[in-house]
Amino acid sequence: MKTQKVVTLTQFISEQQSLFPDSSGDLTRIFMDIILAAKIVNRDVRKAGLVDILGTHGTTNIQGEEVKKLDVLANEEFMSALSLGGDCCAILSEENDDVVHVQNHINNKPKYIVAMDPLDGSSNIDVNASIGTIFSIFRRRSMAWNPVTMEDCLQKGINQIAAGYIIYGSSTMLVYTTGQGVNGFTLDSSIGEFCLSHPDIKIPKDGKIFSVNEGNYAEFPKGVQQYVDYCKESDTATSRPYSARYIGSLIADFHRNLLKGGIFIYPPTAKAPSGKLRLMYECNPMAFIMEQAGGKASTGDRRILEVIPEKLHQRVPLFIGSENMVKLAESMYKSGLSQELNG
Ligand code: FDP
Repeated sequence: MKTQKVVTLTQFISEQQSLFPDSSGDLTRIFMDIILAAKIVNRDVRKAGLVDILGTHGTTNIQGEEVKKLDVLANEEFMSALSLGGDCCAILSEENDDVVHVQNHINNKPKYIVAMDPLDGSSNIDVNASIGTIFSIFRRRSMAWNPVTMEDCLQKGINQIAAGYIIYGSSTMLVYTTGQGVNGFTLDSSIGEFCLSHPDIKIPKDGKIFSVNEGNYAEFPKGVQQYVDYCKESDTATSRPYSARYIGSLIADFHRNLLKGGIFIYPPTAKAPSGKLRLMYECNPMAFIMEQAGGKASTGDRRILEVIPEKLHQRVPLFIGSENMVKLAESMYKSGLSQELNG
């Protein structure tokens, strides 16, 4: 019987590190901490209906959103793995108002900062739909022995060293990039390892899926309304109408579109003029992955990765997915804006 060659995420990362003989191994160890926390959160998600971790925590986060128990738990797991690992100097989490400085006893010159959304798509927790974790890693600018500054934390997305997400779906997957393409690993729970299942992921240039919360249609800018109408029109040459797919969990919607081709839009709305999604730990990491997979990510008028962050929990509109779909949505959005300006 032929045995199938299994490449684990740990082996894959170690191999990548060996390509850079001068590397300190800090980034690899941060990945190991993330993998450990992901396995723990995965275990908790899988028994969510059995133990008392469903429902709300009774507090709200800095964005005024209701915090779910699993949000708190996932945040604690990632914070604890990264802090105990000792290879990053600061963590920016959706669940913490401010940057958490890591007191370091292990690595006395940690140079990496981690931004993360420990549990994205929380409104799906109680209904058994896919949720996930998003992370972004970048290098501090100031010298390692000085306290981490706000400039260290508020860097453009193009400065990311690595980004990834874990999707807790029908199976659990970790997808990441370090700027050398995108690879996906599925958790084989029988051996407790993430195994390479989706090497070198590339998104099709065109897709047939559009993902947007159409409930907000009346509040969308004109150009976004026009693009949504376009997606729903019949046209055999372009295989329209496209399919509408929106779970309301960024990672799940993103992951499907990444594998099949499509566009995800969270536009500005009348109620939320900057959109809903956060730049540092949602849009930037997803944009890095999307570009590495051959797709495109935009605020509607500029590349996500070039937005200069002003605040830790800043929101930006997001148009992300297959290159040609994002280009068209962007151009309709822009011409809609100029139509609105000119009355
Ligand atoms: P959630 O509020 O459930 O955490 O970032 C938050 C997010 O989910 C994304 O995962 C998701 O794409 C979006 O909000 C859904 O927002 P709407 O409910 O407004 O569509």
